[in-house]
Amino acid sequence: MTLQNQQNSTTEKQKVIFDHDGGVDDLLSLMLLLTMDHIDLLAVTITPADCYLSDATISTLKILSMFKRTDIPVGKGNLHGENAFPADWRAQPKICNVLPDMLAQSYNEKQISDLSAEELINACLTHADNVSVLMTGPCTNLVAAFEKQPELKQKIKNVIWMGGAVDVPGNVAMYNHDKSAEWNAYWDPIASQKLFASGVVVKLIGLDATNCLPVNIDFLSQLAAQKEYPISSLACQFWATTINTIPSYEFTYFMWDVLATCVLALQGDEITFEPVKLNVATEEPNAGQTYRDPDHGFDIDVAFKVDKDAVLNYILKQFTC
Ligand code: AGV
Ligand code: CA
Repeated sequence: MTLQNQQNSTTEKQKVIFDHDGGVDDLLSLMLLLTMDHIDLLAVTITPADCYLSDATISTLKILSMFKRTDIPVGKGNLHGENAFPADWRAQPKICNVLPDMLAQSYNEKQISDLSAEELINACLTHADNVSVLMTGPCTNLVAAFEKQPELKQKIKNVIWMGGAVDVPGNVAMYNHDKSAEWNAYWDPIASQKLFASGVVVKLIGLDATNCLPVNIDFLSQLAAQKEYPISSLACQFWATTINTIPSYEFTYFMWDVLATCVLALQGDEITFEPVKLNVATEEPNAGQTYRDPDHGFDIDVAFKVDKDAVLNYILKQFTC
């Protein structure tokens, strides 16, 4: 049973701050999040990592307008990690803004906050308690927020982060890297280390969990079969832009961020977490590697087991809204 069913009438909504980095699956995650009735989305902040900031901002505003959520502030991040994403990956999501439904969609620039991403995160935390932070890009904005106002960490219930690779290979294929790191953790390895050391509850959706969810034509066919729902049709088109990647592990497109988003709704045995003492390497050749460190590591909840069918069925159901 989903949390959504449990919470419909009885309890307060779960407050969420969503920080993403504008990739195609980040945008799909925003769509999925906006279908969840049990979520109170306080703000969306953007990390200029696997995207260009202007494209990601427009996509975010358009999706929010599509869901009639022009009340949610959007914070633009201006901090950059030390290991830039490849330029062609950063440009890839631009295509989303010219799909017909997105091109025809108006948006409200007034939603853009005067505050930077990390300032907006702290402004939200100042006025709320028990907040979940969903993060589907590098953790630079959040860590900058912690450094500015450490006392606000206590307002956070947990941080659900798509990042890291614990017992499986990473997806960084660079000349000065040994392939042990996942990209979000690698972009700003020092911030990744600081997040783990911060003392907040981190629920990690790393490649160990996401490897079972490559973008799959069977799933897209099921989504296409319900394309009379505009959001299913649009999601199907977004995912279609990801299937022309090189068919090797480092390049294959997975449903990374979408799985992390599902953690907010599927809180039974669909996605199971285990506590692990984890640390983050900060220098080459393994910068960004999230490795087991029983002696000096930090307590992190890592997802290993995923009920793939339950996750896919949940997404199909949500996209019939
Ligand atoms: O490592 C996964 C993260 C996710 O947050 N991102 C993409 C997702 O939004 C980086 C990434 C890894 N492989 C990629 C990525 C690929 N083949 N194309 C684009 N981005
Ligand atoms: Ca992402």
